[in-house]
Amino acid sequence: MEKTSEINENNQIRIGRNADAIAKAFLDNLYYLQGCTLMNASLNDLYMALSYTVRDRMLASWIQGIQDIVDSNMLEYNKTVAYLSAEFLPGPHLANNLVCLGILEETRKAMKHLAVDLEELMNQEEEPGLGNGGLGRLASCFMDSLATLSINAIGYGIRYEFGIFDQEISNGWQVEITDKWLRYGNPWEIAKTELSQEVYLGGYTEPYTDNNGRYCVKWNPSRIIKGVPYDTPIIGYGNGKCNTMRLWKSEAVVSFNLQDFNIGDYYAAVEEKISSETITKVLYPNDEKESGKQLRLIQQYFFVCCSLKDMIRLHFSQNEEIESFHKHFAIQMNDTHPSIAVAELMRLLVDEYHLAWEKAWQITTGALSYTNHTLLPEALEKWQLDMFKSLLPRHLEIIYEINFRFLKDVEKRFPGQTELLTRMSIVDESSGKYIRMAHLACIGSHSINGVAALHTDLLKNHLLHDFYQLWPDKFHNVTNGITPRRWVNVSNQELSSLITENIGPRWLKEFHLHISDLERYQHDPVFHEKWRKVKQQNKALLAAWIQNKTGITVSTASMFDIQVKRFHEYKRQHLNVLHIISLYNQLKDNPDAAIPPRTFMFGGKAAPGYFMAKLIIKLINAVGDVVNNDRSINDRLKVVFLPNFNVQTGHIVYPAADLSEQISLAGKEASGTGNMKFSMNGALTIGTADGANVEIREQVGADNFFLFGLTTPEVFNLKSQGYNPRYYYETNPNLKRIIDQIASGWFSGGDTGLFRPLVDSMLNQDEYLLLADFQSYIDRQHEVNKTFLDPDLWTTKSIVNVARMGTFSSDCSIMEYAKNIWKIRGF
Ligand code: F58
Repeated sequence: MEKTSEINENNQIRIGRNADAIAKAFLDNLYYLQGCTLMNASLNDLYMALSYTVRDRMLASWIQGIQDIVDSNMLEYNKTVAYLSAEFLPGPHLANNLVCLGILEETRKAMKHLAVDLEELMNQEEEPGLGNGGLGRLASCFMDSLATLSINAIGYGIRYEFGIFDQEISNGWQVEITDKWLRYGNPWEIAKTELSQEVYLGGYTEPYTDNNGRYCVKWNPSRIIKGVPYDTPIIGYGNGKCNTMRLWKSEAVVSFNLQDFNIGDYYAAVEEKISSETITKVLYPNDEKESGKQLRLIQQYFFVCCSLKDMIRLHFSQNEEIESFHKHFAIQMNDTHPSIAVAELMRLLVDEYHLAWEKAWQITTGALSYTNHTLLPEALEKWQLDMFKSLLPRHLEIIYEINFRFLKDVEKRFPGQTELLTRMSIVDESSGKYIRMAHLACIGSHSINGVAALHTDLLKNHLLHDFYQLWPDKFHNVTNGITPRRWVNVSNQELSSLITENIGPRWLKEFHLHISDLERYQHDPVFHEKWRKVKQQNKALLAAWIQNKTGITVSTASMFDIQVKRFHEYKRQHLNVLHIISLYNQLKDNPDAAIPPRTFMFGGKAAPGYFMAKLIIKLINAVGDVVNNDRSINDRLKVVFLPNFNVQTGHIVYPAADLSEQISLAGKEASGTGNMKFSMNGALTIGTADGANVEIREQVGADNFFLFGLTTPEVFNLKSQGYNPRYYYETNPNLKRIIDQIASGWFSGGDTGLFRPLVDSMLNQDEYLLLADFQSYIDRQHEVNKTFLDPDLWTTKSIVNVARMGTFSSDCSIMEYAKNIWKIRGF
């Protein structure tokens, strides 16, 4: 028998990295895996064959990556990170893997030699849309950085059969289409059927006394489901480290329930199979009320249970002691979605491994940590107690015990404060009974972190203030980051080459240490010329994409002003619309106004059940219809809705932006990460003092950031005084005119009813203070215009923005987690 290394050396066709070996392997895979030749291959066949070729070149590192985890269990204090996340948005794998493996150029050559268009193959990939937005994408940026920093890690999640819906725009409205991302096969994943786990649901619990006379509890479930792991390699940049994203798919324990089958109830048996498979069928868009969604709780428990059992299996593969579990696994809970892990790990340790409660609690809290991603109180997850009990009866008992002990501690620290106990309890009894998952997460973790400095402060002082008072040392801030590999190198190859030409390639691996070298070119006219040329090329690519998708022609000489993110009222896409109408009116009134041409672009999905968000999309398209077709303004303004915004379209959008819109109401956006993607690609930002905008501005300098709007304390103040939006409407004629136009049907063919709900909401509640921030926004936009008319000044600011983005690399965020939260050796 040959040893593995010998197989590798001899078997060049599987691992060779030159163009010749890649071309041969590609043809081989095309023939033996896709069953065709170059002559009759479809585009998908070519994409699959190339992806297998690339995956082959990752396998040695990938297998080693799993071995590293097993080996590390033997070393004291060397930890594996388990990133528990109900969502991942990895984006297309092919291009990123080619870049990280360092075989992009050789692959290009190989494909050229075979007359295959590599770009076309890359575009063929259907991205796994296994997330809603920022939270899922953050998980994937973190996976990239974990591998690049050579940290052992597994990203655990759910293999949804249908990810986030595809968005089409029809008559200005969003239409949702099912995302069938797996329909043509997924070459990146490998099912590890033999590592399947069983998950119990429902039923009842039963106390019993074991042989040692100890009180124990047995859970008799009413349903058992199987979780099958599907592994995807996540490769580091240029370091040969390969981690795993392990996503669980639900299946029936046996494919047909034989008992039912034997007594002739064939359909009941099939039914069982179908209902088990339903669990991981579809990703929930973030709309309906959390409390009612039974299937979502099942999804959460399902993936958490499988993942914890998998970690324990890995732990035992080299270590016999369950007692040392927390020394080998650092488990990060990405929001509260996996927070049932607190109760599940306790259940496993107490019921299955028979540890004493106190020991089990020490291990659980030692292993777990929790990241919060929202400041909106209504977005905090809670589950109806009766529903919870019927699905997870044993977990409810465990939660009661956790809560009992916790409240006893609180009472000891703050005696006689009954209101405090009510506020902090895991069980919310204010109206109906609910389990508060954020409280469970806080209590069961050794660390609680926010995702930007302002966000963490607001957690400490408002949302989680009671917990902060109790445990000030548990709180950390780790400001989010993004990976410069995908968000600059893969998606903006022209800029990437220009940067490397001037400061060398080290910025890709250690962005935070080297990108600032760019600053010395901020006034260099030759460099300016090249910088602008790159931006123009990127704008031309986006313009072509827009023409193709929407039929709208946009000028690359205009300012590309872009807002892409999920649609939500707090993100205030409609404030942006008010500004568009303001400029439109100005141009109509005075065609000679010194306003540079602008193309306003919006992209993002609205939750299918979120009426207001969908109406804002309609408003954007309605305003676009009027503005784009008004000859009198001579194409000086254009409004474009970019359909189906996702990671793939992000690759085209961020590099082409001149201006980034980050205009949420201060105190509402936890961090934002799109703000970083834009800035890292040379866009200037107009934004509020919200989320990570605050830190971005600190870094790039106040002169290089267009700040507007109320600060968080001002927002609190204004609201506490009794905010009256009508005051702004009545006293600002420009604003009044705009709102009246919308109300009177200017943009809806005379229909005064269509946008009424939006107008009413702005005039009567205006929860997100659009009217209060309007004038400040308009004034700053005026300054944006003036600056844009001075290309040298604009270019300098653009260069400085990129050069000062060092700390927003997700490598920095991961280094902080590693050092302060996971306590990984060497950080
Ligand atoms: C986002 N949250 C925050 N949630 O809004 C954003 O400020 C932050 O930058 C980002 O997390 C990363 O920290 C977010 O994307 C979701 O999509 C939830 C998914 C599950 C349903 C509820 C929304």
